[in-house]
Amino acid sequence: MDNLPEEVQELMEALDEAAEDEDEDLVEELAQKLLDTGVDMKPVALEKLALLVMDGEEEMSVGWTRAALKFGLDPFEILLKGLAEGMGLIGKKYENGEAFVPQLLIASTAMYSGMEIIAPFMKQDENSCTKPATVVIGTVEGDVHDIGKSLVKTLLSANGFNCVDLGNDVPSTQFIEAAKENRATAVSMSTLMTTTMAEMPKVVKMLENEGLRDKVMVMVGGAPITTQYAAEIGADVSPHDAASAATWLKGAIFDFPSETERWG
Ligand code: B12
Repeated sequence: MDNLPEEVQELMEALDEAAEDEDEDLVEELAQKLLDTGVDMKPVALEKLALLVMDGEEEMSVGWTRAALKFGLDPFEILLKGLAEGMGLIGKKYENGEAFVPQLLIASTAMYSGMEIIAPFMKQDENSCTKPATVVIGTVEGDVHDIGKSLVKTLLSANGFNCVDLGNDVPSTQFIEAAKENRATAVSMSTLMTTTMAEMPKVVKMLENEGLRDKVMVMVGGAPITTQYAAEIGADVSPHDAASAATWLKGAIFDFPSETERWG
């Protein structure tokens, strides 16, 4: 970003200030001026957003998310290559001992604030799933990390799935109850901690014990979850990210019996 023309750098600084002041009109005006410079602002905005989330700059993340939309960036790109990248950056700092839990929390707030701005612009994918299907989704008991889960939910919703979001720290019994109540097609579980991974096989076992395992597909994911682990615990799959989770489910649903065949 340092090698951008001086005029662009000045406008970007002005946009930072307008965003901090939560002056939406000025943000819009400055974003337009940046567009008028002829510089391709799309990669700049993505890099900027990642850094702002990393630094937990909530108001600026909101302002730059608005600007990124003005620059013509796709909302999903803003989410996955901008905001979520910032969580990866702060994660690395945490792992290197350069950031601590409070910084992680403010980065998460900045990420979610940006997400709120793009939510209304998230259009359903043209190749959406046409079969009606409900996915029960949550982060397992003992684990409060919910950003990855929210990304999976966003991508599944954009691909035509109805998501029942149970939130984080979800007891295994709640996954089962929600699957029954909603005649679910799939259960999607996340965890980011090795200490809570063992909650996932509990849910799979409960589904088996209640005779529900054939009625729902089970997706598991989160940083410590591997394909091998998914197979070992009897889950159907562990796509490596939110976008592949949606792609996988759209494909798998074609060979899956209909809701009435499964639930009567
Ligand atoms: C942000 C964060 C927090 C925030 C969470 C805020 C929130 N609202 O989620 C807060 C501050 C609350 C937090 C707390 C803690 N954290 Co924390 N946290 C992180 C951090 C930095 C980033 C996580 C994140 O949001 N990543 C971004 C998202 C987008 O990635 P993701 O969740 O992995 O999701 C992607 C994929 O995994 C996948 N995916 C996710 N779910 C699913 C589901 C399915 C079905 C599929 C297909 C795919 C999928 O899709 C996403 C990409 O598209 C990670 C480090 C890291 N590098 O991941 C540590 C980390 C997860 N935390 C860790 C720890 C230890 C803790 C604490 C115990 C710290 C403490 N001492 O209090 C507590 C735990 C509290 C609890 N009981 O849960 C450890 C876990 C270590 C381990 N292996 O067990 C990590 C790895 C840091 C570290 N290296 O030590 N944390």
